[in-house]
Amino acid sequence: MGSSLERTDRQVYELICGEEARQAGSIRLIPSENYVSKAVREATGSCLTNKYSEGYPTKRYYEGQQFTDQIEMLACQRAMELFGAEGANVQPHSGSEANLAAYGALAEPGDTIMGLALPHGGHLTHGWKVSYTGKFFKSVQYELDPSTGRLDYDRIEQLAKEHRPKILISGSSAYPRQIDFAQFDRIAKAVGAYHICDMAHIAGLVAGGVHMSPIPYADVVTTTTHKTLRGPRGGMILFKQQHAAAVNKSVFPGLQGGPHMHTISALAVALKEAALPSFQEYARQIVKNAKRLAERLLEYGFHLVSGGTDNHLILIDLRNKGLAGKPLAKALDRAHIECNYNSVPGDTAPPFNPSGLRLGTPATTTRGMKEEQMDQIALWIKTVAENLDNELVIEKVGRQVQDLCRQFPVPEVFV
Ligand code: DSN
Repeated sequence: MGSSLERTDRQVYELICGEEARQAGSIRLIPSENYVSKAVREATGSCLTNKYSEGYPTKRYYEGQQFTDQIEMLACQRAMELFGAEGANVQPHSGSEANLAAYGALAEPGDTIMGLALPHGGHLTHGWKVSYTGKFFKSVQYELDPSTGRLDYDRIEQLAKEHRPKILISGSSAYPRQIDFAQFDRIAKAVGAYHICDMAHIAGLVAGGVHMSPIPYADVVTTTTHKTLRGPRGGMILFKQQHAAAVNKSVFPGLQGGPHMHTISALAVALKEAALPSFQEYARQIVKNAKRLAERLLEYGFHLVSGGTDNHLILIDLRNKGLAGKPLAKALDRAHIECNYNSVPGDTAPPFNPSGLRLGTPATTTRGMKEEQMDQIALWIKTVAENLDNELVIEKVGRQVQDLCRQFPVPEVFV
């Protein structure tokens, strides 16, 4: 008989089926992507998509909030409990909006903000010039130490003392090492700045206890909800109670209208899953897998920014191999290995064909892969990198990748 979607719109149905098969049959190494549980998907696709809930629980601009109020309060409560935060706002539609709302809560347009430069692992919304965060605010960008590929807290402090930012941003999108949030807190306090942490990439590692938590050290912490945290696509802001009114007002009515209640309900489910002991084991395995993949890649002569990893991601600087990121990412995709090309520190290549490749282990770890599979994946990456123009080799790797994917199906239940 088929599903309602199939009967209503066969074209979209087939495209979604194609994507589902593609996801099942490829190794996902994009460090910002994951697979959610069936429970999270069910909540995302629920009747809550039909409901407008502008405002906050008990103070809405629409009636009929008997259940949505409870759902939003539950999501906030679970977020505060999981991360030990004093307050939570689960309404941001994305991480970028969470960041803009957080800056708007603590600074005025034209004030100075200071974040990690995009080619050094920062996010667009950490004040990069093409982002509105780099246009609405006066943006100062710090960089990694070129000799170590790591954050240089002395240099960050020097820059902060020179520019006296209103907001100092910690956090990154492509930094493979632990971030010392206590150092950022110290620097922010020394210059009278607010400290905002964007923990989007590592939220699941923080929840799982394998990365230092920024919560005790930052005024406001933003995150996406779908990366290592393994929830639906969305954003969230955690804050110290003194910033509650400013943050809430900045999200609504400052930046957004109605929250996406279907996403918020799915986030509540994901937060429940992330509080389980099995999630801590998941977070530990993500890091073990990333370290093993990094070790093998180093053995194969790949140059890794900072020389390795201690979180979920790896940034390969391909310049010593005479390769560019884009052709290698495309060849790997033909072999059913998904990753993304990325700028690396000191990159002179254009951002659309940069010199780096970014890999991560959150998704493969969700599928149950362990160190042994990381050895195999590293060998496939090496083989494809050495055979960029040899479609027979790439096809052979692709068949082996699909065999492995069949052995590790995408799970539906995480409890
Ligand atoms: N684009 C996301 C990432 O992949 O890291 C961040 O927005």
